[in-house]
Amino acid sequence: MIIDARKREIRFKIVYYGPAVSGKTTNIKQIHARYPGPKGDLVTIDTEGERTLVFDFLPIEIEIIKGFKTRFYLYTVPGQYFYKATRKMVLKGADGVIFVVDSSRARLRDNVQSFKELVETLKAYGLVRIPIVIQYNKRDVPDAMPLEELQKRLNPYRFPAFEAVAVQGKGVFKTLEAMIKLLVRSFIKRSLASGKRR
Ligand SMILES: Nc1nc2c(ncn2[C@@H]2O[C@H](COP(=O)(O)OP(=O)(O)OP(=O)(O)O)[C@@H](O)[C@H]2O)c(=O)[nH]1
Ligand SMILES: [Mg+2]
Repeated sequence: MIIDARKREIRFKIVYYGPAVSGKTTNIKQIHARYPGPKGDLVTIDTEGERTLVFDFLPIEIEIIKGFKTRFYLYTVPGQYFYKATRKMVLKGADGVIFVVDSSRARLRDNVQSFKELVETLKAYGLVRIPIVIQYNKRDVPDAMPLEELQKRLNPYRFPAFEAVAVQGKGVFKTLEAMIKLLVRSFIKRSLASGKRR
């Protein structure tokens, strides 16, 4: 989180993380297309296979805290296994992570592997306490795992979790709103705590 006193702006960085083709870019594209308020340009770098190579970001102004504008920057990482270094770089300075799961049973191992990698990187950055929200995407695929089983396998700590069909825009805003609430709540808590110390 960055507080820019000159611009009277608070900036949060939210990273959409998860295995390849789970729907991270789709989430951001849906938000960009449907969000009615002020928003920045979507910056995407696609390779031939239509996969994100580097990252996309999207600044959205949402609400005001104490006379400051609050801006949320949304990033996605490339999920393909060999882009690990890029994923690590994009996670730097993240305020919150939305982990996008592919509900397909065939992708269970990739989901588990990706979540493990996420936890390792957050630990390496000392970001163990940042909010994490899980999105079970692709609920429409024929081999989608039951929710309870996904929760057991991928969410033992019971982070807030939401179902989604991102291509249809379902669950996309619900997931983002949950993250924003967590970020704003923890920001206010921290501000109050530091106010008391003074
Ligand atoms: N059936 C189904 N397809 C989806 C859903 N969400 C996304 N897709 C499709 O899955 C494919 C991959 O989506 P992306 O959003 O590009 O996936 P990604 O997670 O950004 O992938 P990487 O950038 O490679 O890590 C696209 O063809 C999407 O249209 C969904 O809820 N259901
Ligand atoms: Mg992508």
